[in-house]
Amino acid sequence: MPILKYKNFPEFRGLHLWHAPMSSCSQRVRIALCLKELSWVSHPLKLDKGEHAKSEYLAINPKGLVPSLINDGEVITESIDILSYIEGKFGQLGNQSLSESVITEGQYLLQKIDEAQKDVKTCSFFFLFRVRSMMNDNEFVFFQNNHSNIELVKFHERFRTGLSRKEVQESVERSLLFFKLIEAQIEKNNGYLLNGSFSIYDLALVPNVHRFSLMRWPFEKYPNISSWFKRIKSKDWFKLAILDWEPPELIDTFSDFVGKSKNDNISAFL
Ligand SMILES: N[C@@H](CCC(=O)N[C@@H](CS)C(=O)NCC(=O)O)C(=O)O
Repeated sequence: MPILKYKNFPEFRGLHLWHAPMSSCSQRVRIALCLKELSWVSHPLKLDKGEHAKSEYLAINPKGLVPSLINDGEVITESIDILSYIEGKFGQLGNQSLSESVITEGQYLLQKIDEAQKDVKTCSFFFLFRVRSMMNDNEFVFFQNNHSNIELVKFHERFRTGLSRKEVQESVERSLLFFKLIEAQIEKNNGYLLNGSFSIYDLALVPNVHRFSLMRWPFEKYPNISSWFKRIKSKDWFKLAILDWEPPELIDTFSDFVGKSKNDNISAFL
């Protein structure tokens, strides 16, 4: 559902992004905006305060998820679709023109990256976000009563009572298959997902690898992903679109937590 045809917000001229600093899907779009050197108006939402259940935001994105982009009144949702939209409007997000068959392969990878979001979420909440502040009881009641996305509300209900080890285990196992696929793909394609150079497909993958490295996924066992990520981390846009938005004290808290919880760290599930 890339462009919400039935919605228009003429009051928002130019580019406006509703996003959250730590959200992996928001990171994806910030990278694209940064790569194209576009100026945009930032509308940050505090997900840990349930701000995405406010009616003003649900009017923009009925699924109540971030990110949402508005360009000259036109609403675009779904991070992967936003990347394609930005590429269509503002030019290629990468170094190369790709042949039809490579694009077909790329679409398959984008679908895998999109599907992996569910597991990025479960693992992030279990292995990292458990230690950060959550919605307080009043905020949570507001969220339950107002958010239109029942699946998301149910996820937060499970999170508050503790995600089951079974749910986490299943997410870790799917993530394992996902990273095996990505490792093989980068190996086959000389250092990038397709054709040996950076493209929209690599861009879409960056937040997944970054997030799982915060969880200390054993990327040392994935030499191709590791060297790909080393190159990615050296780019200015990685700092501008990802690191500069991450509160350093929160990253320290995550790091302490991941280091301490032996039974609950990701390697215990592998
Ligand atoms: N498929 C959507 C997924 C969007 C999504 O799940 N966003 C997350 C942040 S990465 C969110 O809004 N979460 C709200 C919450 O956890 O309460 C996309 O790629 O944009």
